[in-house]
Amino acid sequence: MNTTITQQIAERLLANKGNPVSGQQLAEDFGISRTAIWKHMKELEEQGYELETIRKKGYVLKQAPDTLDPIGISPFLRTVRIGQNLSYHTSVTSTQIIAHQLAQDGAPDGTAVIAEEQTTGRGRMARKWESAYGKGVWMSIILRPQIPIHKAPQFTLVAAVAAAKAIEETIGRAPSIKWPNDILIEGKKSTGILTELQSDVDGVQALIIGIGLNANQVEEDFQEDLRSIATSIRMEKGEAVNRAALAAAVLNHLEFYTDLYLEEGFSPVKSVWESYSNTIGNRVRARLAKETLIGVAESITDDGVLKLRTDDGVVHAIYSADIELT
Ligand code: BT5
Repeated sequence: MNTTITQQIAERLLANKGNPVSGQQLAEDFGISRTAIWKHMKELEEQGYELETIRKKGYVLKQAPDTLDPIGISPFLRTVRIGQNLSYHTSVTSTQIIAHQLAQDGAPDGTAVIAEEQTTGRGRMARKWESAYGKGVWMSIILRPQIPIHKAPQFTLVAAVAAAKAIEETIGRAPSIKWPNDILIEGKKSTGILTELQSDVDGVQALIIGIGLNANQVEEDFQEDLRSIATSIRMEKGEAVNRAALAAAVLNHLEFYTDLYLEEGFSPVKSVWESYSNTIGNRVRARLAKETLIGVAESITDDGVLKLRTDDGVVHAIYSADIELT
């Protein structure tokens, strides 16, 4: 990430949160005057940082703003590619739309689009994704793996594993993944994933992986029709979380599992995915575009396709559906 001096100062303050950081030291380290340092501090305050100045000791960070901009995210980001090029917005129609445009314009592998709010967040099959301001992590990541088109759905599972790991670290217990794209905590949806792609005759040009993760909603924040089916990290953890840390955790894990996939193929990712799955081995109802099938979800193929055995013994290969445990 191309960090400005203001961002680097923010990182120093965050690393020393609660303890003073000497203005003199900062001035020396950055090779600028103390007045210039003071101006950077004013800029941080305008961005919502709460600072205290202690005479002879320096600046103390009391509170960092809860935003998903590069200043908020970079202290937590440990990636080489994913999220290093970060396109941050306060309000967008959908991060998917912006990411598609950026991908078309040649944005590099790992570019992430992140927003505080989406006015027309979308799910699969033109469904809506509720994306209230400042409450969640709404982001789309552009990946450019060299894979044939039929392997693209595997990346929904790669992303699901990354999000599940980040959630597990944050709340201290494992969520479950409902094939193909829902991450549930105690049976309620905390996260949805939407994988779209741009392709040509040579294969995949770009995958646009949308991840919507409910972070700091309380029950009343959700529209009424979602209250019985949706949950947030805050509701499950019992306290608000730092969304920037959560977003960075997802990006960190996404890079790890993408690399694992690129180096060793789908199989090791699939094993981790299966360890979180609540679908495999269970009886499910699968709503497809034209029919509904009931049977046992037997396995996931190496292409990420669900094998469902109906009671007549026929095994169906399902590429996309809504699954309900029966
Ligand atoms: C999904 O679709 O679960 C994919 C959601 C992807 C959202 C991300 S956010 C960043 C990026 N930009 C976008 O515009 N989209 C992506 P699907 O499986 O079709 O589930 C949609 C259904 O989930 C809706 O019909 C609702 O029932 C439910 N839903 C909507 N908003 C929700 C929320 N915030 N939390 C939990 N459930 C929700």
